[in-house]
Amino acid sequence: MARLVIVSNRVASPKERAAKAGGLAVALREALGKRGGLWFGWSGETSADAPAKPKMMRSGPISYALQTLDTEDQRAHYAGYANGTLWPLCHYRLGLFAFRRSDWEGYRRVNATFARSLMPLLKPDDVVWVHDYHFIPLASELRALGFEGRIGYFHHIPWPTPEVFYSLPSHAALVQDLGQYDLVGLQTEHDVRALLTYISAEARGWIGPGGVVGLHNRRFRVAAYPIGIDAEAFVTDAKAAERSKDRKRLLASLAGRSLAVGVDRLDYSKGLPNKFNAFDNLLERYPEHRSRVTMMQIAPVSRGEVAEYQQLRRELEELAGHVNGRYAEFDWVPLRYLNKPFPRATLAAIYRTAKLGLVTPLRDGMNLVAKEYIAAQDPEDPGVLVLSRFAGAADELPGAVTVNPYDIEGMADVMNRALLMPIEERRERWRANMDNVVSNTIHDWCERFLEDLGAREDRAEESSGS
Ligand code: ADQ
Repeated sequence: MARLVIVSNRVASPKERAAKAGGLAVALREALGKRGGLWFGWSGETSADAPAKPKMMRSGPISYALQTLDTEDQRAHYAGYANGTLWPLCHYRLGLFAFRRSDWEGYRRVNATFARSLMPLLKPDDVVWVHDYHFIPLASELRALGFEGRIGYFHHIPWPTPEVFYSLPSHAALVQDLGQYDLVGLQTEHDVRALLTYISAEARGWIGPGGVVGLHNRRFRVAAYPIGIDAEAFVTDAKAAERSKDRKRLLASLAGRSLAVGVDRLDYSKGLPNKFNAFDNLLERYPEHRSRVTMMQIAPVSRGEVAEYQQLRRELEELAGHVNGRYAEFDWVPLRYLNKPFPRATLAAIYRTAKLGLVTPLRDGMNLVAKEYIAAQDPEDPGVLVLSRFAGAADELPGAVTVNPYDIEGMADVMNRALLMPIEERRERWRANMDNVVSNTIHDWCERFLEDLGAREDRAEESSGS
């Protein structure tokens, strides 16, 4: 079996325990452990005279290589092009989207730096798996340095439809970069259609059966690989949570009230103000839920250095204060708003206790919280998942009650309905969701992508059909 090399912006530290590292980090570590491999990424450090070589570490069969970046390059790459340009663009937020040529150049420089730092560590038959929008040009840079082995790319966030994608001045170059991969994985069939439509209409590529694409004398494949979770671990944690201290504390604090829970990074794609407003609207229009339902929103701060995220944080603090000021009683705080991260076991206890799981992003590649919430439910008395139609997970979870997060009153109506839903319907819906969660875990996702990447025989210079 060929050695696996994983590239991602942040690398989960070898010391991080499974319960703390996310499901993705655990699955990637497992894949590396099986084949032996190298995990390459940013060290999290910057300096004015960053060394050209990465810091090396080893833990069992896995090597880690962590590259430090030039301070200004890292800013242009991360806060600039990756999170100021690509993130809003891919989440359909043109109002928040900004393009600066210097950021685009910095993004390319960082990808070139990473390629130069990685190249000496690569063996010709390594399989390289690149993760996410920070690294779209990495394959181009590696090819320019002479690497001819297999390279796959997985895009964790949505791929925008052509009309939105055209707003990006560098759209043609970015898709040309994608063509240097052998396999491009997206979250949903919708994303695949969006990219293929662009490739055939704008880039004059050809599309063959099974998502094989011919573009600029290259042949590669584009396909959907919907990401999953470690379902077994969540089920185990949630069962154990029945008797945990966290669960007892939570139940005592609720004093018999129903819980509705949201767990999202503090990000404008997650639709948090709309969710707060919908809860406010529920309490306004359905007063029977006052003092009977508590909403808990867990939202750890993310990208706190970016202005749009600071603004969102202020907005949410104001909204939470508004809801609580309006409806709180001396023994009931309607909205509990927390900015800190929790271990998986605590999250599992909270999910299991919650009658409603509120996953209402304005746009999301997949959304793993939706799947975690399902896995953590008690099959005999499951809660209801309220899910945005704009999350990739909506394609996968047919038992969810879907909402349009732009429709505040509509969301409030659905929350009301979900709170009153009879047990038979809750069980039926949960079963339909759970079937999907267990049949497509993070391990299946990882295996499927790597199998397809390994099976690519048609990578060679494309000679016909264009
Ligand atoms: P994210 O935007 O980060 O991921 P999501 O899929 O919901 O979104 O994953 C978040 C993860 O962080 C979940 O596993 C969740 O449990 C965890 N988490 C959130 N809040 C936490 C807290 N307070 N404490 C501990 N853990 C917390 C991107 C894309 C998604 C895509 C994933 C994976 O934006 O659409 O599903 O990658 O591909």
